[in-house]
Amino acid sequence: MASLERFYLTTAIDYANGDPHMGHAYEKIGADAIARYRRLRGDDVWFVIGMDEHGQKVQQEAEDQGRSPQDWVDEVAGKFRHVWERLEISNDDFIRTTEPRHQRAVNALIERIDQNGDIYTARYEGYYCSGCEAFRKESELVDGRCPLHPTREIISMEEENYFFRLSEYRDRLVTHIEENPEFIQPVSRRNEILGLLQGGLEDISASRSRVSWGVPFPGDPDHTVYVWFDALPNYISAVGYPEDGFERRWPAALHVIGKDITRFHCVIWPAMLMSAGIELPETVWAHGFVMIAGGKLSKSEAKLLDLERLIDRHGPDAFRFILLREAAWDSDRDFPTVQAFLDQFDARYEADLANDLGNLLNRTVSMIRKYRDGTIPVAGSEAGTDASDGGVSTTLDTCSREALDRWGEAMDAYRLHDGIEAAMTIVREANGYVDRSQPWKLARDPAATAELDAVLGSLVRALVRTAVALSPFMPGKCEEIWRRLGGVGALPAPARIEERLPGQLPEVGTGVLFPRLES
Ligand code: ME8
Repeated sequence: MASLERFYLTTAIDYANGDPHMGHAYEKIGADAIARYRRLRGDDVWFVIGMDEHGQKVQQEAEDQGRSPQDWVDEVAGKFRHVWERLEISNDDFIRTTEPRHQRAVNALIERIDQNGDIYTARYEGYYCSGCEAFRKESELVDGRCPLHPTREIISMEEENYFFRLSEYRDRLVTHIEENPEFIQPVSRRNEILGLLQGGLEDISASRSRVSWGVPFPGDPDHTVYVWFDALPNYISAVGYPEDGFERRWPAALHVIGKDITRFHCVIWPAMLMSAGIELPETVWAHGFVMIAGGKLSKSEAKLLDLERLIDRHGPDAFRFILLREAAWDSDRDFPTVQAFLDQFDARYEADLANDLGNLLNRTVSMIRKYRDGTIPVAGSEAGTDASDGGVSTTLDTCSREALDRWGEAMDAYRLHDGIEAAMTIVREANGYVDRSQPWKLARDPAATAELDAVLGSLVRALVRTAVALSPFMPGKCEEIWRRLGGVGALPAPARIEERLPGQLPEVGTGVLFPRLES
């Protein structure tokens, strides 16, 4: 794991050829949850996202729209930024590959790779998928089409290009991956890349001579830099490469990307860095896809699942939570139809948020107002023994502390889905605990004052732990829970919860945290 002090985190930069969709949002939300978790732990986090604005696909889309490429990418970048703001993505920077700072870095990097003797000219003859922006071998095509972009025409091309000696790096890459098990995660992706490397590596074009929308190739303005050779260096250009001091952030602790672009991030990018003598990132995490009927989200599905409308449905926090709750961070999540997605989206909201979490907060706050006039009992955290389970688990406090530990372990290992599940365990246990301990009965029994104090105190502690644990996923709502419990200032770091517990509910209560769906 990365050191406590520095945590530089990136996501893929999105192609500026259309509107942001749920797949883009899934990735940014997941990475944002990691960034927020790390900040909560006290790390010095630097979180960068951005746009991939050059290349054949973007140029073609701008042409189809009758727009100049720059004008078009400016508009698209504006739409992405708007949606990331709505979703409270807490990025520290937003890099665009059309920015001068980026183009300087690309030039410097290619010049270094060239000085190292790894660039030469040759003729490329083969296929190209503009969807992937990737050179393809005949053997990779299915029925003459790219398996990832079956609706796009595959391009048969012949170009005089600058090549990068990728093949030279095969052995060093294998050694690095084998010696650093954390380099490619999850392990299924690591195995895929090792398998690919077993088959050997071919050199790859680093320039295009027939695509004008790109960074001019250093020393030869008749070529532009191949879009992946332009895009990948965003991770260093965003932190100031080639200026001295870029190592203040670099190497990245984590590149978050989707599983379709592992070859670029786990083979080509590290080989480019090796050639230029730059340190490799610590971890590349390749998440799975949110899919409809086995596909990656077609344009029409993305339209039906319009991001703005989905965010409006239950608000940005619920959207973030539901997406990461439903789609485990290490695998694909396939919904049979758009309607099935929407039904599950609503069902998850209703069950986890409106019912379980909303209800727990509501009943806890109402009981403390009713039975204790708003003062939160500080009563013994080990009281309130739960006898109904035969004494196996002792108290809600023990249980919620253990769940918080499991949450921390999961979050450290980027297992976001396990982190959410650990937090929701606290919620379920706490609701069960209310049902079993029946505080409304204790309130009628003068001999049960201490017991009622213990129950109410441990419920508040459980709720604070839940709010801390869910805050990377639902920053706004968790702040709100904290406030409604009388918390002062920002939510506490996990290690500081006990010393920052609130003592008094605010004077006035406010409405429902997660309003139920209208029928
Ligand atoms: O690949 N579910 O851009 P992009 C989950 N510009 N993730 C998805 C997804 C889905 N349905 N659809 C896309 C690119 N993604 C390049 C990256 S990085 C130097 C250059 C993910 O706009 C996808 O896997 O096609 C990728 O990580 C990101 O969204 C951007 O995809």
